[in-house]
Amino acid sequence: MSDRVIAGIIIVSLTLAGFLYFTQINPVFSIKTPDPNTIPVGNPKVDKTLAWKATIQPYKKFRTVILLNNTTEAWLRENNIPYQRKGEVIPYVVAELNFSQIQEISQKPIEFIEEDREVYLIENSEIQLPNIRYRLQEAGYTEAQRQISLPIVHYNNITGEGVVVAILDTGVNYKLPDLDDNYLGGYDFAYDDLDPNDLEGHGTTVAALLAGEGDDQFQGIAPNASYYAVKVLDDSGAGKLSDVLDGLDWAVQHNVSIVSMSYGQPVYSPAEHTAIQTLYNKGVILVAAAGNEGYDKLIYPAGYPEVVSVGAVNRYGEVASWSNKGAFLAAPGVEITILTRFGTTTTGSGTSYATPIVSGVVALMKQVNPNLNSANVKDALANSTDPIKDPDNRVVHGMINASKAVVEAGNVQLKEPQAPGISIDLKYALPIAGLTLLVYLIRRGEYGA
Ligand SMILES: [Ca+2]
Ligand SMILES: [Ca+2]
Ligand SMILES: [Ca+2]
Repeated sequence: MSDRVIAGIIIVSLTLAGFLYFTQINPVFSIKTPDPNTIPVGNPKVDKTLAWKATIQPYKKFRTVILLNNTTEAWLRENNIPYQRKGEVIPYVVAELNFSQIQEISQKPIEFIEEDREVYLIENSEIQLPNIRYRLQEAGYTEAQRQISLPIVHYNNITGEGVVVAILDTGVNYKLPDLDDNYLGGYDFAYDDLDPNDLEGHGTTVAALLAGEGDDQFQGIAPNASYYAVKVLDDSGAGKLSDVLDGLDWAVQHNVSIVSMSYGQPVYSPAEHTAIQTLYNKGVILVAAAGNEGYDKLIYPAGYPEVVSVGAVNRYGEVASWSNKGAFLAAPGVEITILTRFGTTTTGSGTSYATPIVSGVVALMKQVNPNLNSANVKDALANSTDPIKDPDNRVVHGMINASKAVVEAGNVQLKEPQAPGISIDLKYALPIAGLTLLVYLIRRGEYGA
């Protein structure tokens, strides 16, 4: 063999060895151009956004939520993928997975895999009018509460007594005098501790609109309902899908009748929908804000068909232009009187604030008829609304009316507070010798609530 041939063989061998070595330590050569028709993009079991993100960043680990079935957990164990099993009532897992793991798991008989996406409180505007003193709680009621015929319901001792609600939000300042007696406890899933205190303020406002006791500044729709503060949003108002799932799971374990949700995000989540369906089937009434983005569709959870989604109307019964389209019904939510986390009152707007008004009315309905299930409540609400001005068809059923809703729910008759004055009632009509003797009872009326 000539020297030239030997040198040539050595060069070829070195090049091949180098190539093999290089491909081994730099596996980027093994990644093919993603084909949208193959997994995970295009696989109906994989959330589209997650699939694309993982395809673009194949080495990144994504925090995912996987709806659990029997095979999923076994597969995770066999593949030594660390995961957290969560949810007592709604089992799911949270796992950090990269592209190839997502690709592999999406071939298995899983229900669905999605990113542990972010959810947000629904932004509300607070209108500060420092030089105007509000006619707050004129005779005990705010303008919004009068607008939905609340006073007569309270006058009939229907105040939410015995009804338990969960407020999934930024927590609650449960130490405020208006929120301390009805507080049953709660949990903080945002920071994973036992104290769901609210440093943001949104959840406190929501809780007061729903169940404010009225022994200091603010009385809510159901001042004798009891509530749990379930903190699923952090102190900046942001949360995770997994915290929301944990909050729903916690609520159903604590036997609440109503879950009030003034948060959302625009993407359909099969895991969240499964959780909502589980609660719905257990009779829990789910109430959520339509959102304030002016979209032509609802955000989620409002957008799941099991949920009572709530849009906002102003004091003239006109639907707000920013109230997302498709809400089941509406409630006052434009420049309404609210309580802040500092225990002061101000004015605010948003479907976030309309939502606890509806949750509160549902608490009144549950007091008069504890047997109502989720479907019964939706029917009763649909049959008892007041007409609204809604040229853009943003709301399906009109504005909530508390007195009509409890009558529809419980087949009760509400006593009207009597106005002062003279009332004359026919008491007896006695036929005597061809004539009729009429006896009238004359009395003074009484003031009501
Ligand atoms: Ca109190
Ligand atoms: Ca958490
Ligand atoms: Ca905390």
